[in-house]
This record gives sequence, C-alpha cells and structure tokens, in this order.
Amino acid sequence: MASPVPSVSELVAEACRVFEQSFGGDGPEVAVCAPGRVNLIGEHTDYNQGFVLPMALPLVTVIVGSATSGQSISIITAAKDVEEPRRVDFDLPNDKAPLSPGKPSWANYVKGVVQHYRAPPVPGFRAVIASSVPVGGGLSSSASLEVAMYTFIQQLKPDDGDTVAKAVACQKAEHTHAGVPCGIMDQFVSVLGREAHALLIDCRSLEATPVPLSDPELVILISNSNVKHSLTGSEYPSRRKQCEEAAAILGKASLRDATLKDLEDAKSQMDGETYRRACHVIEEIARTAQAAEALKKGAYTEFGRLMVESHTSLRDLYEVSCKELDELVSAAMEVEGVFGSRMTGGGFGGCTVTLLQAGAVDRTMNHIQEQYSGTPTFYITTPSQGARVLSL
Ligand code: GAF
Repeated sequence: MASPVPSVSELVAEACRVFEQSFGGDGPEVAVCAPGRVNLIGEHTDYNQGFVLPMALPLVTVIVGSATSGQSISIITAAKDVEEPRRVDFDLPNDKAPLSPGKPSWANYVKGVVQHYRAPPVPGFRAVIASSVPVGGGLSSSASLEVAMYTFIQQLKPDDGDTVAKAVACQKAEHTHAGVPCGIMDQFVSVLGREAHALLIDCRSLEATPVPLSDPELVILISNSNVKHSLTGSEYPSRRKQCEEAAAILGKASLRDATLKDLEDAKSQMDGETYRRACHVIEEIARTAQAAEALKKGAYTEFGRLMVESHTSLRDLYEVSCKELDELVSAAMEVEGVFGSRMTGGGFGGCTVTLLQAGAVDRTMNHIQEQYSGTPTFYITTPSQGARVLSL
C-alpha cells in the first residue's frame, strides 16, 4: 500500500534518456543526486536559531548533464507535476545582468543556485532533472533541487568544498529566487544527511550531531495529505516576522535566547498572537533537544509523546496545521503500536510523520486510509545519505 518509489538508478536512466533525446550527441558526463527530507521534530525553529531534527530521505532529485563551451544554460525537467515549459534556456549571469526569477517557477531554483554559486563564473551546461520527491508535498523538493544543482555545478567547476557554506548558498537561492525566507534546515540536511541517522542541527552554530536511527523494530511512516493550501505563500513570512518582533520586544537576538519566564514577563507588551507564536518556538526548541536525547536512548514512547505535543503546539499556538493534517495525526494515534505522529515541514498541507512499531505498519496505513477524508499517499522510509555524485 505504500507508494512505489523509483530507485536512483531508474531516475538516472530516465534523465539520460531525456538528455539523449533532447540534446543528441554523446550522453551526459556527470550525474548527481540530493535528497528531500522529513523533519522528525523542531518545526519553525530553524529561523529562530533553534534546534531541528530532520533526516534525509531516499526520495531524491537527480541531475545529469555536461559542460558546454558556450555562455548559456539549457535545462529540462522530467520531474512530475511541474509547470510548463519543461525546457528553459538562459544566458549565464554577469555583473550587469544577474539572473532574475520568472516563469516557469521550477527553473528559479536552478537560476538561484547559478547566481549564488561560490566559485563564479559557472560554465555553460546542459542538464536534465528527474525526481522522486513529490512537488509541493512538504518533503523539500525545492531544497533537493537546489542542492542537486549545486552538486552538479561542483563537478564542472569545483568550489572550496565547504559543505555548510554550500547549504547556505542554496538557502540564499531560495530567498532570492523563490521568494521564501526559509531557515537552513532543508538545505543543510539535503547536503549533510547521513544514512541510518537523523541530524540534530543547532541552527545558531550550524553544527550537526548525528543521532542513530536504524532500529529494525521501528518504522518511520510518512503520510502525504495530498493537499496544499494556498496560504503557504503569505503565512510563512508573516510567522517569521512575528518571531522577530517577539525577540525584539524581549530584547533578544533571537527566540533561541529567550525563556518562558522572559515571555511571561513581557506578555503585556505584545498582542496575543505574537505571544502564542513565541511560546510555540521557545517550547519547541526545548522539546527538540529533549526528543534527541530520548531517541539516543531508544525511548520511543517519550519521543512519540513529544511529537504529539509538537503537533498540538503547531496546531493551536503557531496555527500552521490544517484539518487534513489533524485528521492524519488523530487517525495514526488511534492505532496500537504507534508512538507518535505530527505534521512535518512548513504546514498548511503536505505530510505527517509517524513513528511506530514495525508490526503496526499495515494496520496503521489501513486505519488512516479509512479515517482520512481525502486520499493519502504513504512512504515507509529510512534515513539516507545527503547529496552525492553518481556513476554513469
Ligand atoms: C520549511 C522551511 F523551508 C524550513 O526552513 C523550516 O522553517 C520549515 O518550513 C518549518 O520548520 O520547510
């Protein structure tokens, strides 16, 4: 019942086929991939310099291609559900003509990365994208495309190899070319994800601690609500702004530095909504550190309880959940053998993540399917490696 996921080699084969059909001549010389992610806990904490605990997925964006001697870039997407046209040609940026975002929107991620590549100028190239990360599903299809693009360009013209700076450059691409003032989580884990581990990322120091996550008795189930509410565009920046306002009222550089006591003391100086947003962030940062400790000890019941607390807080205090995500979480929590469940990612649609006993997977998927008012898609998943070069 879980969705079939094409393997990395199937994606490479598809991308190579499109490359040869479209560009003729020799096949591509380079192949790379970068994963999407699921965040286990620590939501809307990254841009508050807090902790997050994501893992890289086996769902990936693949790019194959070759350098050209010209001054332009030709890029084709074979990814599912993206805006037409599927081929875009543009000139390399220079000081007088930086690359500006436009239509189709999928190409903006490519343009953003070319613009922010850390060892300019980028050489001309032709490339094809193929992906198994569902677009708009809250599993970071955009970060996986940015990081795959960056990794591809590194093969044509290496930079200094600084992995954190690479994630930051990809985050910048998202800010300037997709218009989303995101935190660092998605790009960071897409670059630095580790097989069989989640990553506890301190978004202030940008240090990551791998947390082992490979118990055969434990399953990580992703349920895609298959809805995306249009609120996302405006609500994300407005949440970020409210957090910055709350930190300014508290006299702190970020909410990472604030305690609940600081917040209570300043309650009369802020409106109720700003107070609730800050309360979620301060508690979620502490919850994430606690959850990472629980996971290290294999204390899954404790971890699950924290996941549910996180979901409730995102629903009631941060107000980024929606009816569909709440339904998926409630249904999962009714099944024996489920430790915890919560929405994952920015919210307003997308996916939930559920931690459960291996023996409970089938009955959990069945129960969710029966209870959910829409049509869910399931992925049974494992923590995977970050961006990598593939052999052709
Ligand atoms: C999106 C953003 F891109 C991340 O940086 C993060 O803020 C997340 O929403 C919420 O935790 O995925």
